[in-house]
Formats: sequence, C-alpha cells, structure tokens
Amino acid sequence: MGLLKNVKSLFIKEDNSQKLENLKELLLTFDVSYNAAQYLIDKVKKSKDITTDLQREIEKILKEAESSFVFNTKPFVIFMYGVNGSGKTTTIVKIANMLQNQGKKVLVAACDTFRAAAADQLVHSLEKIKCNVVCAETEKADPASVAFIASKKVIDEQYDMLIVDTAGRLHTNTNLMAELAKIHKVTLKNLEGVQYVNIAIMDATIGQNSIGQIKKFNDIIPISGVIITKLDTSAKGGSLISVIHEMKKKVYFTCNGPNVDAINPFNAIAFAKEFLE
Ligand SMILES: Nc1nc2c(ncn2[C@@H]2O[C@H](COP(=O)(O)OP(=O)(O)O)[C@@H](O)[C@H]2O)c(=O)[nH]1
Ligand SMILES: [Mg+2]
Repeated sequence: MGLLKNVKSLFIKEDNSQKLENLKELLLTFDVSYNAAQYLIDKVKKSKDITTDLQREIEKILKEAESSFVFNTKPFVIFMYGVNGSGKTTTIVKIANMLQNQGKKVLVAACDTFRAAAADQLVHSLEKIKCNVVCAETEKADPASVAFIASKKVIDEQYDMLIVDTAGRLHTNTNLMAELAKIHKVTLKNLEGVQYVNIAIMDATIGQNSIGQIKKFNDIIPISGVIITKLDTSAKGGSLISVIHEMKKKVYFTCNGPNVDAINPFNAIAFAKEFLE
C-alpha cells in the first residue's frame, strides 16, 4: 500500500499548512474517507514528526477493531453479507477450512439461490475441503427454506458451526434486503439462544464505495464486523480505516488472495505498517 513513501516526497519544501493539505489529499487517494482523513489531520497538525504520529494515530483507530470469534454456544452461526463479487463465497470456504482445521464440525447453508452458478461454486469448493453444505433442491428456491433446513440439520447432527452464504445482487434492491432479513430470522428460529455474528465482506478494490454498501446492509441487519478481501491487489486499503472510524465496526480477518489459506486474523499493527510502508 505504501502511503509514507508518498508522504516524504510531498513534504519537501512545503510550509506546514500546505503539507497538511497534501497529506489530506494523499489520504483520500488511499481510500480514506474525508471524515477520517480530517480526523487524522487534526491529530497530527501540531506534530513535529508527522509520519511517526500519523502511524500512531492510524494504529490507534485500527486497534479498536481487532476482534476474533468467541464460541460460547454450540452451534455458533456466521452470516455473510456483501455485494456480488466481493468475495463472500471464497471467504466462507476459507473460514470453513480454518474452523475444520481447529477440529470444528462445520455446515454451510447455500442461501444464494438466485444464481445457480453460485451454489455450484460453493459446493465445488467445499467438496475440496470435505465440508458439508445444504443447497436448494430447485433453482430459485426460497433461500430462507435452505436456511431453515440447514439450521435444523445443525441441531439434529450436532454441528459446531453454521455458516450462511447469502445473495448480494445490487444492495439497493429492497427485495434482496427483505430476503436477507428473512434468512436471518428463519435461521435463528430453530436456534434459540445461539450466538451469531453478522459479517459484511468488504472488497478493498472498490475503495470508499464499500462504506455506503455496508451502511445499507447495516440498516437491515446490524453488522457485527467486517472482513476485507483482495488486499493482494493494488488496492490501497484505506476504506478499512474509514469503516472503523465512521461505523465503529470490528474487523475479523483480512484476505489476500483467492486460495483457501489466503486469510489472516486482523492485526492492527501489521495492517497499519502495510498501509503506510
Ligand atoms: N485477488 C483476490 N481475489 C479474491 C479474493 N477473494 C475473492 N476473490 C475473487 O473474487 C471473485 C468473487 O468472489 P466470490 O467469492 O465468488 O464473491 P461473492 O459473489 O461475494 O460470493 C472470485 O473471482 C474470487 O476468486 C482475494 O482476497 N483476493
Ligand atoms: Mg457467492
């Protein structure tokens, strides 16, 4: 990502207010939102060592978001939301694999029944890691019925984890939002008292647009936290800083590639370092 490389060259021969203007511009080009950029500028404007203090302030924001799953109930449910192409399905397979490696019995509910290819992709990837999945019996079946069957199976067969994949066609589509709310409700009907997290997948390559998207999902289902994908691309990653600053969301994992092991627990210091250097 490398923001500091740019900071040093921007600061040559500039007076202080111009330096700060340049820095703000730079933060914006690194996908940091206007509000978050202004907050950071205010924090460092009197600083004698802007780069060190900027790093510290960014670390402080990110540190608040570090989080990991705490499995207090069996089963534990993970709902995945996000627009099409953000990496929901890929990330579900990564998480299923990771949990299975920790000895957990994992079931996935393929609730993206809108596109036949979506379930096929999920089934195929889960086969490779020997993870069970519940799919719709007919094309365009009600996704909530898939969730219902899966949630019953989880109890009957004593699974540790249920991961629910959902559709993400246009987040502005009110039908989709109603569908997501229904999936959520129906899944939990069979699972009273069970703990769950609502995760929004953030695609780093779409920059600041992801903030608006997460807000839309958050209006329907209170999002517990995010996972950011595609950090292996040329994406700048500043959108994560903005989501944490503006929405106070947790971050569970970062993903840096399509392969099943390209996932890491979110580490604030490591992310800040990568972002800056
Ligand atoms: N480079 C890269 N590609 C990713 C990553 N995560 C997902 N993808 C790719 O993004 C595309 C969409 O992913 P998919 O999981 O199908 O998204 P969904 O529509 O949200 O379920 C696929 O081509 C994935 O291989 C990542 O961390 N890095
Ligand atoms: Mg998908």
